[in-house]
Amino acid sequence: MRKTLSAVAITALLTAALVAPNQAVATTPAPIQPWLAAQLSKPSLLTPRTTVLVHGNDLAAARNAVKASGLRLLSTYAKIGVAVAEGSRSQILAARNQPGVTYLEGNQPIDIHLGTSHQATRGKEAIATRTGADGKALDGRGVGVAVIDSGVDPGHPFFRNADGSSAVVRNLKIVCDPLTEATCLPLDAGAVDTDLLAVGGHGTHVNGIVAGRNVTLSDGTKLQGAAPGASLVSISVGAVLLIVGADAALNWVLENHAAPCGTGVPASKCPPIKVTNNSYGPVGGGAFDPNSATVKLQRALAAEGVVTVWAAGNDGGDGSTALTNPSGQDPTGGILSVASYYDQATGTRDGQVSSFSSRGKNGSVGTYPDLAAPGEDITSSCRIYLPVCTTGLAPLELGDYNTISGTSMAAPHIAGIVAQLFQANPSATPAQVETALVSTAHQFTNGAPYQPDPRGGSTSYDKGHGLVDVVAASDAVR
Ligand SMILES: [Ca+2]
Repeated sequence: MRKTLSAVAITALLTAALVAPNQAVATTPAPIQPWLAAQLSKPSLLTPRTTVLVHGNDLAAARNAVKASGLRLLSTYAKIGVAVAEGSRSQILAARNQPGVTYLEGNQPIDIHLGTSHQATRGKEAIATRTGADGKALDGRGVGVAVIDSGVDPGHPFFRNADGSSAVVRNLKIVCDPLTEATCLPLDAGAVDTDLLAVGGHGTHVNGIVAGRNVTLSDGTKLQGAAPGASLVSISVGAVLLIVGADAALNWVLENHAAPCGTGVPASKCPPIKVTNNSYGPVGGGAFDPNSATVKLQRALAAEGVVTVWAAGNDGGDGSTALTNPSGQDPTGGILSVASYYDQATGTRDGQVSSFSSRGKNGSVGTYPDLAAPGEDITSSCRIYLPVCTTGLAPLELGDYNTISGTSMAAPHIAGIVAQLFQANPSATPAQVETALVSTAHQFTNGAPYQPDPRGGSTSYDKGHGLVDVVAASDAVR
C-alpha cells in the first residue's frame, strides 16, 4: 500500500512538471502509466535505454510517434496499435506529445522473499522427514523448474552444488529481434550472468528461493531454497518484462520440457521441467482472458504435465474489486495463483496475509488466489551491483544475499514445493498437484473469512485456501 501511495504522489509531481507553459504542441500529452511515471521521475533508477509501450489510435500512429521521438522500435502489436520501443527519458516523454498517441506504458518488473519461510511452509520438515519416489530426501531432486524472470547469475554461490557445478542446468536469454519485430528467440547464454545483462537482480533472487543450495554465511546465517535439490532452467526475458517475451519463454518450455538441455543430455544431469515460475504480471489485475496466448500456452503445458505458478500480484486491495494476476485465475487444474503470507520472521503458521498481496473480488471465487506462501522479508541470492538488490532491507555477505518482499517471492516457494511433490509422485498430474496443495493448506485466521469453493474445500479472497503445508501436501499427492 505504501508503494501505491508513493507512486501516485510521484506521478502527480511529474505531471505538474510536464505541463509547462512553453509546451509548443497543441495536443494534450497522452496519459502515462503511474509506474512508468514513477520510474521517469527517478532517472537514477533508469537504465540508459528504457523500454516503453507506445499505444496509438492505430499502429501507424504508434510507429510514427516512435520514429518522431527518436525511440528505437523493438516490436509491435499490430492489432492493438502498440509499438514497443526503447530510448532515453527525454525521448519517452517526447512520445507523449506525438499525434495519435493514447497511452504510454512501462514494462513493469514484478516485485520480488528465506530463513524462517521454510519453517512456515513445513518445507524443511518435509525434506528432513519425507522421501521421494527415488527414496531420497524430499528436496526436489530429479525435477526441473523453469524460472521465467529477469535472468540469473548461474555462478552465484547459492547455486553451487557440492561438486562445483551449478544448480542452473540451462541458462537462456530471450532476445527479441528489432528488425523482424516481435520475433523473440531463446539464445543459450551458457555461464553468462543474464541478470547482469538485464540490469536486473529479481531473477537471481527468485531462482534462489526456488532451489538455492544449503549455504552458511560468514556470520553463521543458514539459507536454502524451497527445493535445494531441484534443477533450474532460467529463461531471461530482461529486467523489464514484455508479455511477448514471456510468452516466447512459455512456448520454449512447451516445446522443450521433456529434454531442456537437448536430447543428448541425460535426465540425471538435466531433468525434465515439471513446473514454471512466473513472478510477473500486469499491475492492477485485470479480466481473465481465455483467448490470450499466455492462457493457451499454460493450458497446453498442463495437458503435457507441467504446472504453471503465478505470483498473485502486489496491488493489495479490500475485496471490492479483483486485483489478482489475470492468467492465474485460469480454472484449469495445475495453474496456481500464489498470495503472500507473512510469518512475522518467526516461522509461525498463524501469521498474516501481506497487506500488499493482491486480493480477488469478494464473491467471485474464480478471482481468488489458490493459496498463500511466504512472500514478506525473504532472504535470497542477490548481487549488490544489481538494482533490485540495492533496494533490499538487509544486505548480507557483501550484498550477495538480501531480503525483499512481494508475491514474486511467494510464487517461487510454491514452484519449489511443486518440484518436491513431483519428486514424491513423478506421475502426478498438474491437477492432482493443485488439489494436493489446496486441500491440505493451513487455514490461518488472519484476513478475509473462508467461503465454500465450488471446486472443493473453502477459500478466501485474500489468501485462497490458506498457507501451504509441504508435509501434508506431499503425503496427499502420493
Ligand atoms: Ca488454480
